[in-house]
Amino acid sequence: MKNWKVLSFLLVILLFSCGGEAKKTTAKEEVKPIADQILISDFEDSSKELITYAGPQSKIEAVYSSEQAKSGKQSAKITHQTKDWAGGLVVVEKEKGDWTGMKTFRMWVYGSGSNFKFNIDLEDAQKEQFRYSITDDFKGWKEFVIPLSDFKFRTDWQAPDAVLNRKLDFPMMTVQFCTANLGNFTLYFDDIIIDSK
Ligand SMILES: [Ca+2]
Ligand SMILES: [Ca+2]
Repeated sequence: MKNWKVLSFLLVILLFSCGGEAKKTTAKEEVKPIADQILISDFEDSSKELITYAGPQSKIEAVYSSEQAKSGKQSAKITHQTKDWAGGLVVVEKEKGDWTGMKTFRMWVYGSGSNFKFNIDLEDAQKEQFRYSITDDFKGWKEFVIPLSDFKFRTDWQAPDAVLNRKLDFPMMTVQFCTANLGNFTLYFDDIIIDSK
């Protein structure tokens, strides 16, 4: 009888500790964000290169500008005269490339109401690109808060040497914040942030 009591006591302890283990495992599965926020660029440091590329029928210019600023004294001004393909981008600094557990991409855009479409293309560690498209149908500053899951695998083009596995692999390489295939427009960009919320 005594043995039976001890046994059931041990059994209860075992059950409780198992329950505890199960809870711990669940908590571990939620990916903890690497940071509250990651500031990709506020476009205040003019020494960082604004990189552009353009197809044979396109012209693009990217400069730091104090004509408009959402934060600080300046923003990135991008002018497209694009008929095939062109884009402006920032290289993600190495220490800002791990987006583990992060949820949203935030960016301020000063629209011109041109009604042309432009894209944000995110390039991951293995050159795979993911796209979100915006129409320039607004005037003045507007903040875009875009779930990272809304960036879709580019089906129109991928680099020939990219590894395509349909997921963001870290560290992220570039944020191509204003790419387009067609359009004549000038936009300003400020405060690109990767957010944990
Ligand atoms: Ca700024
Ligand atoms: Ca990938």
